[in-house]
Amino acid sequence: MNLDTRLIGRLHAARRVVVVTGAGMSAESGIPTFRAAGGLWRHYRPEDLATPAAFARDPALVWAWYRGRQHTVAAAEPNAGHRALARLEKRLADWHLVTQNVDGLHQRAGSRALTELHGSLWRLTCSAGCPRVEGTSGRPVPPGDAPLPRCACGAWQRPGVVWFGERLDEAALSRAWAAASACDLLIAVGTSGVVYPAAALPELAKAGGATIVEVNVEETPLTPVADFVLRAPAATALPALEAAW
Ligand code: BV8
Repeated sequence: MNLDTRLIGRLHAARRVVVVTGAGMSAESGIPTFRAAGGLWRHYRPEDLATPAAFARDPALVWAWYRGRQHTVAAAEPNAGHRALARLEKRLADWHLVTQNVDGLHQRAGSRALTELHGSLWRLTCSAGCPRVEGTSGRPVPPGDAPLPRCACGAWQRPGVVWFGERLDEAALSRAWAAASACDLLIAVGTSGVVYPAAALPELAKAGGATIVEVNVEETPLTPVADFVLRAPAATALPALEAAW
């Protein structure tokens, strides 16, 4: 993949880099995105599943959806895009990866300087608000009607993700906000740029004078804001950026 020489110049000049990833980052690992035709929302609307009210109404339905996603993710592998980002983190001093994804593939590829804005598929929290967070050791629950997990307080445990209408973790959001405000290069990969406050990060970086690069197979609301658009899949574009850097 040939890159614009001006973009290559910006890569070499960059000192503070932020990468924001969305579901398209994991598409080539075989994990469906949310809003594409065959996406995760194909049978349901977000408000049917990814909200506290949906969980209160039908915890078994919401758990069935998340357990299905755990099985898909457990069978998936990080792709060449995840691995390129993990190698770039080791080469660049001031690097911050902010992901909207809850699948844990960035960590499995070796990324460490990472903020999970929307939580993790592999964490359990209490639906009644107890502070205890439990890991699931990354192993999906066996298929079938395994009983729903309960917190020690007796309430259902829920997936440790941020649902619509829920606040993001303050510390995570502050870290992402500060990094985007201070960066001189922001690369947005595989996100439709419709879910806030994550979708505001590229605008924030742009306002701070950063160069914005979009990696996406389709046009998004971010495209007009971007200084450079790589209209290619993440697993092609990110290794090309790494090779040119
Ligand atoms: C909150 C749960 C406030 C986890 C998700 C303005 C400001 C603040 C809030 C709002 C606002 N306007 C509206 C809101 C409310 C809402 C929102 O943004 N709604 C949208 C739909 C309009 N935001 C919220 O509710 C947030 N909370 O703001 O709280 C508050 C304040 C006070 C008191 C209480 C509350 C919470 C948002 C988090 C919601 N949770 N998921 C889970 O189940 O996963 S969001 C869901 O969408 C996913 O988590 C995902 O991360 C997110 C974004 O989707 P994308 O990652 O972009 O994926 P998508 O499928 O859309 O796009 C994929 C892209 O990849 C496409 O562009 C495609 O072309 C591209 N692609 C495909 N293949 C490839 C590729 N690109 C590259 N390579 C490929 N191979």
